[in-house]
Amino acid sequence: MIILKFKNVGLALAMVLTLGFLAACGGDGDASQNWRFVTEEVEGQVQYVYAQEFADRMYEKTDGEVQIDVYEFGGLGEETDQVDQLMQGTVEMAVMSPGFTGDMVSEGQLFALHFLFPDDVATTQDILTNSEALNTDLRERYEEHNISPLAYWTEGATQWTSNEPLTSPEDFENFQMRIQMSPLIRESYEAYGADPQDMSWGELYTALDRGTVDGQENPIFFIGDASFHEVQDYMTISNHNNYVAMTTVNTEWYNELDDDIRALVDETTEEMQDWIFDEQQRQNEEFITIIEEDTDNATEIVELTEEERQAFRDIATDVREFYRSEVSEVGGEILDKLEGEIAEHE
Ligand code: 6CS
Repeated sequence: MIILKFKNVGLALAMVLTLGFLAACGGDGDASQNWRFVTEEVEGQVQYVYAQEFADRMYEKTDGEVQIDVYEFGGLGEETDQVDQLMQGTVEMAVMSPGFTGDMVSEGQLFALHFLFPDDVATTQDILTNSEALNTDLRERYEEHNISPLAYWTEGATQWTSNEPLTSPEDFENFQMRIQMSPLIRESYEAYGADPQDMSWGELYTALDRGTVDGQENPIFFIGDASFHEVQDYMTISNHNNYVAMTTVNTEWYNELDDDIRALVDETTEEMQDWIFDEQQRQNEEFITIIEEDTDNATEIVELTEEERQAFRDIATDVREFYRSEVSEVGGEILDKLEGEIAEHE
């Protein structure tokens, strides 16, 4: 141990403070900042490549001062663990699905409502990017839990997989549907007559394979990349919803960032909206072909007619009333505003 003797107490104090500062910066005088960015997907998948691209841009813009370590699903835990980590500030950034915050931020469950957003995915992305209901009102609700959603974006339209055709609500009678942990996702499927079971996607392949659950919903790229189609006979192109992801940060940490760094985070988040739209489109197109051509694991792809979709839409529209009356009054106001914004786009 090195013992230094200082006659000048002021100088000693200055030394201690400087050493403390250097230690906080990595102990080598390098003022770089290391952030952790968790995602719910694995390398190559949409959320992961988003975080990676975000990290590269921040590194470049700050000449290496900001270094972001990207974690794939499972690297630091499962989806709900990651929500806790972000709230506690043990990670600074996360791509998060609102479905995993349903028990906590009840208003965020509005993304569970089927047939709410337009069928056109590009229009949906535009609404997600510009909606005041989401980017101001809903953001405030999340910030009460120390989570700031800086952006909402689509990973593509969601589709169903199953071992029996799913072309009418009656086909969901007693169907064991895997869902994310959100009371409103549960309500949406119970409205069709299904028996929903929540679980992490990490357990889903095995659950489908063993018949613990009968089916699930996800965008096409995820169905193909996670190989769910291998253990399912049908993929129904229902386009009943859009898979929405949120770019989130720990609120306290974000508010305490230097203004110039925070401005770069905001700028990068904004730039990423178009980038990720193209990426999800590319992956969804790529995987529909992969699933079609996988003759070893043949999956029948069934596209619902407009009439068939309407039967689901009629039931799903009533679930909006459940959201307004049972989920939250504030949520109802946010939903009203969002519906107005959607109507303007249409
Ligand atoms: O089904 C799920 O839970 C997963 N689906 C996607 C598209 N991303 C991550 C999420 O956990």
